[in-house]
Amino acid sequence: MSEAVRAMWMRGGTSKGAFFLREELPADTSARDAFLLRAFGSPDPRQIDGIGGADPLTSKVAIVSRSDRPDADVDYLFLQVFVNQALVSDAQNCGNLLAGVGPFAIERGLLEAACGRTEVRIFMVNTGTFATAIVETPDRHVTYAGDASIDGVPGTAAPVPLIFAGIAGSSCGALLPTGRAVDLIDGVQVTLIDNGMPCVVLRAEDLGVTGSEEPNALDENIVLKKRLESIRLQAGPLMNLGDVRQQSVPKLMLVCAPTRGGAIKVRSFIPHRCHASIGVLGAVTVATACLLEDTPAHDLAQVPQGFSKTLAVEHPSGSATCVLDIDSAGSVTRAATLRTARKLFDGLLFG
Ligand code: NQM
Repeated sequence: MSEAVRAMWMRGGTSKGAFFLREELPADTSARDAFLLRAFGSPDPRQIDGIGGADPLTSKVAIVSRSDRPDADVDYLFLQVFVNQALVSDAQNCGNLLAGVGPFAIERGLLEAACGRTEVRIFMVNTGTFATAIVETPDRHVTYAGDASIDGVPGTAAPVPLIFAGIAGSSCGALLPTGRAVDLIDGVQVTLIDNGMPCVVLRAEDLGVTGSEEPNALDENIVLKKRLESIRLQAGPLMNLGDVRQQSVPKLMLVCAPTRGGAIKVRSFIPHRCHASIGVLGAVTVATACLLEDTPAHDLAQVPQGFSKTLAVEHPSGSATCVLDIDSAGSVTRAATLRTARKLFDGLLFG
């Protein structure tokens, strides 16, 4: 008889994943990961024997628990269940699935909902950083229905604003782990940067593409993917991430000039497939790179004046808007973005 664990299947932003209470999963990490691999159907490109959607964006896990910390309501651990490898990784965070954490925590009774809106303070275990999510709770119950729309998701839903502070160097120890805004790898100018997500930001043009291609076309470009992987493997140690062959970070962000009134246009590799839109913390990190003078992103970007900057990051299915607050030294002190989430299924998951 296979093991069954209570799970909620949710869309968070432009991703989908299984949400668990920490105490309901095996405490032992290898038993937990073995259960998740069976439940998701990995490794298998189709994940046919599991619930994974055969795409890194739909093969995700959020593990949530009440926080012991005075400055957080809940702890959120993100796990990426690899599609083609028997690998479950906690080496990255996920700002899209994060949008489901507040609603899930309220639904499972980890905190009480306020009347109207509930602020949920979330400790993001992967990176030791914090986010605040605002959840719509009319009558002290979560609602998923509303008027907010985000590019990459059809229709509308209740808004879930996400606010981040202190996320610079979340995985790499510093916003610019090499201490430089521009490095050269394989003869290509790159910005190695982490404002919530470790990213290598580089000009699409320098890799022989325009940056406006459809994700499928880029995924089929074997020469491009080889060059990107070579750059990524060299960037890993430079970014204090060590050997990244078995990791889903750093992400690669191919940038070009915006064409739809945004601040920058991006095609992101996460890291071996081109994202259908863009990750939340990936977008915040690219937007931050746009503010750094003399970098590949800055030279192409349209950056507004002022201490609170709204930057729309154009991606293959629309754009993701980030609001970055900067101090007088030009450092980003706070980042905010809008996501939505939806409960899709609640029940027992068999591993
Ligand atoms: O960057 C994809 C996603 C993500 C991660 C990825 C994310 C983020 O779209 O915060 O949300 O980069 O692997 O869910």
